[in-house]
Amino acid sequence: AFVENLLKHPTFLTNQYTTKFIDETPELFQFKKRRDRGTKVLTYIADITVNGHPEVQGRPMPAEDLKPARCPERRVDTPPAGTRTLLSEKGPKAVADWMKAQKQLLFTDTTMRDGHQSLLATRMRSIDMIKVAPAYAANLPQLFSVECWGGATFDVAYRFLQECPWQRLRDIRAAMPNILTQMLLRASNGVGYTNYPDNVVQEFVRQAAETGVDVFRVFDSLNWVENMRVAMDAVQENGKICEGTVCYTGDALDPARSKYDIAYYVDMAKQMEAAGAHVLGIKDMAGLMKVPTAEVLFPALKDAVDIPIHFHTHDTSGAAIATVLAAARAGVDCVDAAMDAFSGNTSQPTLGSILEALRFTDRESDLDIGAVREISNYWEAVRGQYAAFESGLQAPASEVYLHEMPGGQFTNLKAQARSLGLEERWHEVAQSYADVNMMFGDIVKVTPSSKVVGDMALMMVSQGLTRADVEDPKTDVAFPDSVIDMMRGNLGQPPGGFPDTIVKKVLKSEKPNTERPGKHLEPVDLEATRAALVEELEGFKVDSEDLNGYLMYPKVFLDYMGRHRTYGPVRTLPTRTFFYGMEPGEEITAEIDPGKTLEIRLQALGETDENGEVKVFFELNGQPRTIRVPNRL
Ligand code: BTN
Ligand code: 3PY
Ligand code: ZN
Repeated sequence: AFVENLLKHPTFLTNQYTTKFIDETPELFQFKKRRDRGTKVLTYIADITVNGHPEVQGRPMPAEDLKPARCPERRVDTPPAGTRTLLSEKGPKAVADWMKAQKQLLFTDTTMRDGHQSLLATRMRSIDMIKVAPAYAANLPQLFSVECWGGATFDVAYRFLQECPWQRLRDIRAAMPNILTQMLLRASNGVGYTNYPDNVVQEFVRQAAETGVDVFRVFDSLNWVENMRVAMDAVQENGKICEGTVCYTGDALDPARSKYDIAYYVDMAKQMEAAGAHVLGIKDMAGLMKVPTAEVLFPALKDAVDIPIHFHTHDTSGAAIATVLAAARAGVDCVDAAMDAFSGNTSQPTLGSILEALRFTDRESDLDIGAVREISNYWEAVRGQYAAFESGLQAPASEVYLHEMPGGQFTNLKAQARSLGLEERWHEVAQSYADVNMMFGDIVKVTPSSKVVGDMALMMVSQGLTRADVEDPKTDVAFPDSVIDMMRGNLGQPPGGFPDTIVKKVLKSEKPNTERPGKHLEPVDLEATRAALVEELEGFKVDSEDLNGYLMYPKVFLDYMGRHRTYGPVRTLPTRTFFYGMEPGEEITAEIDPGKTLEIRLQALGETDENGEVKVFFELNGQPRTIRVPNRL
């Protein structure tokens, strides 16, 4: 069915080749190639200049006086040995042992993944990351890792940024060879929202490891260990670092919610160790962990397992730094933080401030605070370019302890509420989100389970339904598809299962599946899928990265390929140009291949002609070029 769908897809039918083939097989297109890609990129610029980019329409603009983002000087020419060097030379266990032997607190910088996922709706473009990666390699080789892949970034790269996520990973890896790269993997849900067949998950992990991921933070959206094993085993088989991760929810000290008490987390931690995790991840995706809990939980975890512990939280409440410092005092080995300019609010706590707080203590870090500030200054200028994607969140909010929304979901759900005309009723949405959680049996809320709770909450607020209305056997409720899917057991089982009341109400007489979803999914015939793609592409090569992109997101991938055919390597454009086009007289450059640069000058815009088209006059590497685009405004 997979292949059939693919072959019927209209984008696919018009698509004659894979772009990588074109990009990597220049001899086939000796004369035309350069002109072709240049023309494509000019077409994109012309279109955006004339019609605007739909994603930024009506949104705040970058400041007029925004300084260009300048990459800091590298303090050494050759990147010093770092954690990646250790992994390459001695393997994952040696890295874990090294972590445990450190007195200093270790850090993961999340700016390139969770930072912008939580603050800018995941819209940061690869070029802004790749430019600064060499400065990380040279100036911050003491970092434990750089989180730069996975979570929502995969989908958003293809869908909204017109970029190949694999290429991003490859380029960051090449520019930063000495520091571990880290990704967030939703276990059997891959980097998607649904449970994939086991062999698709295995193949995805294999490819991610090959292209450049070193540390895999693997979690399940219901904390169901059964559903994590396929992904965890695959990471270990590929010789990479498996961070088996437990999601933190509620309040482990709350006697009224004893389901997720200290003993629960201790048991989960032991299961992670037994499943072969090299590192234990504690993922507080909503930023709910308070200081008194950290003071009890982390010592208990340190006692329970021998592997190092890596703590992730969000600063939505404004109290995350306190919790991180409590975790550090309790002996946590590594914590996540974002560069100052990408920290705070729904993002991670502030790296520079944590470093300062640890100074002159026994957990003082070897990271150079000056180097951190310089890199943060770079990120500050980068962030300014994405003004259109800022959430407008003005202050920390203790309301997070009510709704428990993950940092990465918060701004998204708010935007969804806005589009449904519910922005004014945001606090009702927050309350409803909390009610839905309890109605579902108090579950872990993180992608994809958090999306299910959010869908249900929005539905209830927009239809004026309370929890009692929904649970009333006499009311007829049209549940969102995602809710039906979860109650069928397609995301797995939460501790204790879903409550009978809600399962019966949603599924009526249908019996849910309580076994591991992957157990019932047929393996995908990877080579047949690839062969069908190759055939459809007239014998051209479909590499395994493309195949994996397609397996995760068939439609998103094919749409991306269709646009790529028209617009070419637009990932190489400056971010300002990508979202806002160019001004007459402006000049930019785009490096479409290493050392191969397009110099682009926009000369003038013509009038709209009788066909509704506009001529846009460029100079491309000194040669005049005219591009015609429809005026759609
Ligand atoms: C871009 O325009 O963002 C990237 C140019 C090359 C990307 C193509 S698209 C499919 C294929 N898979 C890759 O890893 N790269 C190419
Ligand atoms: C994701 O899965 O994208 C997350 O960030 C979960 O916290
Ligand atoms: Zn997070």
